[in-house]
Amino acid sequence: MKTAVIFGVTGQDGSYLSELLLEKDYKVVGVYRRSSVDTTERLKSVSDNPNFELVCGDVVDSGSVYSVINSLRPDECYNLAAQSHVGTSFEQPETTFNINAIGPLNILEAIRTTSPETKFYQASTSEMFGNNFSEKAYPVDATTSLHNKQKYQDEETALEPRSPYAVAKVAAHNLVFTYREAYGLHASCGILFNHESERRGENFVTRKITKYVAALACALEDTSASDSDVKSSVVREVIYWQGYDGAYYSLPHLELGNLDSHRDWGHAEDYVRGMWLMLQKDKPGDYVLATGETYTVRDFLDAAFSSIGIDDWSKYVVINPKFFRPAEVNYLCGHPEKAEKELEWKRYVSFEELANRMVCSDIEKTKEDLYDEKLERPSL
Ligand code: GDR
Repeated sequence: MKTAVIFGVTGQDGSYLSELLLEKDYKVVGVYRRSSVDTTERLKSVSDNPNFELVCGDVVDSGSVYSVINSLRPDECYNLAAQSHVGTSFEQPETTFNINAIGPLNILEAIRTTSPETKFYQASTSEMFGNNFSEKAYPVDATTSLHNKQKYQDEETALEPRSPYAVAKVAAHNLVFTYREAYGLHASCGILFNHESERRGENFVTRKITKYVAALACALEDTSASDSDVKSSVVREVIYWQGYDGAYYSLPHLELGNLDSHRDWGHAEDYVRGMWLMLQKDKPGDYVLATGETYTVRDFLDAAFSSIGIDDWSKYVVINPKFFRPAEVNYLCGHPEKAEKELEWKRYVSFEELANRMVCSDIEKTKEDLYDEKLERPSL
């Protein structure tokens, strides 16, 4: 039985990767940071599996990293631990750098000194490209849906990070390359473009939108109202409507920042399969995982609202400058040809399906919360 260690196991990707590896008969050891609140919510589906174990540790604590690697000498080690919010990295640059750059360095050193046969995966990111892109004509029969002359990023595109988050990720990316070259470690980087899911953290834009859309759908259903009954009051900072019982109900607006940035959004479940495939190759390398399609935040709003039958979301959304970043990455569209050819990786979930699945899941969760009476009925 192979052993895999996952740093950052409690996150979205950590939970999907644990499920995948357990299905493949691995022993999975997840490393998590002890906290006063329960952070293992996403691990419900695996926590009772006898081949799954949680151990305490922290990537910024080199002693704990060394101890985990040295005692387990795992076949594979995945580093998914990160301060993963780009906006937050402007407010906490030092913490971000420590977790996202020093963290992987600690793991690489522990592997080099105690377990050099361990195969290592590092979560690199499309944020490393900043506003840079490549442009060349792809043949029309290219495996992805990329159009001719479309701007894209791939493994050859130069890195131009634009946030403390991305700078730290570039440092880690270069460290992996250095340890691969200098010490012959089997260390690979997945350059993953945005990947979302029903388990996405609530402060990322997709989940923030789907959670709002779900709350709206439930509130309208609960009061037998529809989109056409809803009015927007900028003064009271709410949307409101009259319910079947004559009473008025309200919800806050959905506050967002930049709606014009383009992202390449896929489903996390597809992407963790790519991580595993990278470590099954004889040789390590860097691989872009992406859909080859790019959409704006507006497009995601269209998809999420239309899944509850609303075509025009303008009265529900207000722009709040606090959600703009000091420097923005405007356009991301990955070209995953290398992963498709060398790893035979494929993504299955489309953009529309992604938005729809997230909204449906949030509607279910909202209903559970209403049933538990955790949410107050909205009223004006
Ligand atoms: P991103 O994801 O920064 O691309 O990084 P995020 O969902 O935070 O932002 C995507 C785009 O939406 C714009 N935006 C908002 N973003 C947030 N979070 N909240 C808002 O209210 C809002 N309004 C507009 C952002 O400005 C941005 O342009 C994600 C993370 O998972 C990283 O860890 C990962 O490396 C990359 O994806 C690939």
